[in-house]
Amino acid sequence: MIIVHHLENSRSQRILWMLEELGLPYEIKRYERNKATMLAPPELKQVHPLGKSPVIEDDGQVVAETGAIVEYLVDKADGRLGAPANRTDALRYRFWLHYAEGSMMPPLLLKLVLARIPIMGKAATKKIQPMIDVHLDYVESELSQRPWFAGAEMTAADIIMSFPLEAARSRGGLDESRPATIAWLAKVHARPTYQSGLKKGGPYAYA
Ligand SMILES: N[C@@H](CCC(=O)N[C@@H](CS)C(=O)NCC(=O)O)C(=O)O
Repeated sequence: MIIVHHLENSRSQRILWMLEELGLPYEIKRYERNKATMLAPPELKQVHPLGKSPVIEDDGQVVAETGAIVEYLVDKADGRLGAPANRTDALRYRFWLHYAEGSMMPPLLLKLVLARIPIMGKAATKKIQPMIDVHLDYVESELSQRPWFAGAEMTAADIIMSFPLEAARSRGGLDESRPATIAWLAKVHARPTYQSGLKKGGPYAYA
């Protein structure tokens, strides 16, 4: 049985969505953030030295890092939600899988951290917004051309992209001026599997 170490209001929500999509049995161990620092509790360090979420355990293996977990689950499900057969779609699939955490999350996180710094913080976030806008414009132009990130079918690329786009919607300037992205988010949130993951995961501020 897969155990998901799930931190409230966090990136690990998408792992629950993925497991619901795949119909794989799993168990959730929930963790609350420290109310003052918003950091994960120290117990998570007993699961993996980085103490971050998501982390999963399966068959005696501990797997951290969303992209690695997603690939692990695609393998376990015999390729379901994985790279499409078409080469162009497969390249796109790989691109988004790396892009979500590698390129899009860093400026969003920077904005969040800067916004919390008193006095100077708010002004500094203004310098970050144009960097986020480059990503939002790119995502919008891609989603205007096809229904899902890799192509005609939903894949794990959509699952990993859900968190940066939810975060952008809540604090990164994503609004109705980018209609293809907003429509994509609505389509994701309407999926029964997304909703069942949400119910099982507990508090999540971004859906
Ligand atoms: N790139 C990593 C990031 C992991 C990460 O930073 N997770 C956050 C949750 S959104 C976390 O655990 N934060 C609490 C902390 O740093 O103490 C991944 O995608 O797994």
